[in-house]
Amino acid sequence: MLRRRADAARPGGGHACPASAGGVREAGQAGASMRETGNALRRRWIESGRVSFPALPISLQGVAVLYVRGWQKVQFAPRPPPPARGPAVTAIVPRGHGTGSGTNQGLPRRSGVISVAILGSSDEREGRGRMKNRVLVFGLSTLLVVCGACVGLGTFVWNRLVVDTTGKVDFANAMAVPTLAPSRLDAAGRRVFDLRASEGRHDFGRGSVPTWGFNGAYLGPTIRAARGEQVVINVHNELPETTTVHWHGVHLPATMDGGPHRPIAPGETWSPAWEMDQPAATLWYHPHPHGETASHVYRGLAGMFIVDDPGTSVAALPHRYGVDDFPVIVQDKLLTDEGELDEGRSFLGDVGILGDTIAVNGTVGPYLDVTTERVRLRLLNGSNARSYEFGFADDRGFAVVGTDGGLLSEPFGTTRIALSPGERAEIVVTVRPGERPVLRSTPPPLGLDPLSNRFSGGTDTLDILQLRAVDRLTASEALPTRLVRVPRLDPAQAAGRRSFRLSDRAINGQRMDMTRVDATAIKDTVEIWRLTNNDGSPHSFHLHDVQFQVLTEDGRTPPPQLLGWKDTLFLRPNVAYEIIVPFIDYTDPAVPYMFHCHVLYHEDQGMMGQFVVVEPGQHAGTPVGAPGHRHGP
Ligand SMILES: [Cu+2]
Repeated sequence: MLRRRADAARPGGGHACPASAGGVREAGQAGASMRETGNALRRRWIESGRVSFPALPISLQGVAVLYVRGWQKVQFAPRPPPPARGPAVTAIVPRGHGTGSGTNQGLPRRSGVISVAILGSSDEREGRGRMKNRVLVFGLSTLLVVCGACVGLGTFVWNRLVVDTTGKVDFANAMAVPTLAPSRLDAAGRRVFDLRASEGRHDFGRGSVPTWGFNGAYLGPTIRAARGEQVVINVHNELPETTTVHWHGVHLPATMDGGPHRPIAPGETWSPAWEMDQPAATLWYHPHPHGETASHVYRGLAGMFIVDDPGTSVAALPHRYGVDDFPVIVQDKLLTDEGELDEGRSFLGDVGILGDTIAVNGTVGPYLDVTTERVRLRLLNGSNARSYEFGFADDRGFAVVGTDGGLLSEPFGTTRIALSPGERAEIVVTVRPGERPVLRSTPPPLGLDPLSNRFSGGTDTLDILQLRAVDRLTASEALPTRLVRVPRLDPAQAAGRRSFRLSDRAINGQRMDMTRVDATAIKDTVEIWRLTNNDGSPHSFHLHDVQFQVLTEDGRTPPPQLLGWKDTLFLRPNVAYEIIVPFIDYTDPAVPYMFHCHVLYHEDQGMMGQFVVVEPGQHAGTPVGAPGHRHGP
């Protein structure tokens, strides 16, 4: 790698030194006669005054130059002139042929050229030439060791970035099933729930550690309400920090949405109320405080929200909660050596927290006893950043019956279903007596370049949950061939089009500003939104308040899992997605809804915008951005 370059500007220079062909190693291997020639060449090289390392990366050139310059200082430090045994040679350090000055002696650093000076008699010069040779050999050896260490470390880190827990999870713990949140009817006939956010302690496998939860130490109860019901949810904050609670996927007034405009201070109770008015669906709830969502969700604040609707629930599907119908909230956790939640971002990663420990409903190493022929799993990716591609270790098929906003028009059979952060899918799995299939996530199809893919969990394989079928299974109804009617929205009816580019922690080049309204939609209209991921990082686009439909993915009809109602959509890089969005009701010019990336680190960094829904002829107001400001009840 080392290559020497003669200084064409000096007498005797102008061509490459012959020693360069074999480098220092060759000189060291020469015979006695060759050694004399080699010494002469080295002396000539030294007298040429320069050595360069153009083949090395610039950083290593810097190391090499520093190393040799250090040696120079030792060897050529000013000293008293030697006894007059031979012709004195004055030390000369060339100046002025580079860009630097002062202590750099005019050395052009990028070329790795150094200057040397010659002192002493001919014997001394030869002695110093040998010394220099040894030092160079030593220096090069050191560099090689350093380079080797760097390559080794890089390889180690590269390989460590792959998480593969295949066959390594013991599945020794019964999967927790979140309780159904108790409710009561108030005097007005409204269904009232109570949520209390507080600190607690939870065990992720290495002893109990501090966590947050709703009505418990970690996660929260499942809220279940029916279409047409008036609901009230009292959210009491017993945490030491201000938080919010957002109802992800719920269609409701902006003042009840629980975004960053509705903080709940410690000790405060917030009581949003609305009428449930949407199809049966698997939704969820989680905090949404300005710039703090990632940590609050990661500590444990999340829960499932199931909507029932006589018109769109299908009785033939497994539907007995905790019997043949289970929430499966999947989260990855990064644990410290002490087993505590590590809130640090992943090494060199761009997506925030990526963990290697999987918790399902908070249970690490979970198994689920299955007592019926068919079981319905309501999969929720409640992770901060990780995407999954769920399937079974034995590649068995299963039916996807629902996605974010409700059931599909018909089940579709598959062996894999990918979910990005915030997305849900309801699947129905058929088991045989006594078998133990394992739900596993294989590398998700993120569509990223190899480097980003590896740093974003795109090469990871994770064992999630073991199903344990009992020996005598209760018969289940046959899977229906038709589920619900999902009317397709007509793009010809669109009142307008918008385009949103997600890139560099911003949307359309702008980061979240709580006082800026980015889009104003008119009530009773539909719009077509074009969404693109322009920076090659994984982004999961979430829209508050409304459920949308995906019109096209890369110009084509989307796959079956994107043909139902959606509120969260993974955006592969440089692929255009067109969605059609209905703005039906709940106008409020002053209080915005959010749209944002559901990779929570990205969201907190500002990859978020705001929209309002207004009456025809109405204009957006200016939202108040101060976190202390209160909107609504
Ligand atoms: Cu993102």
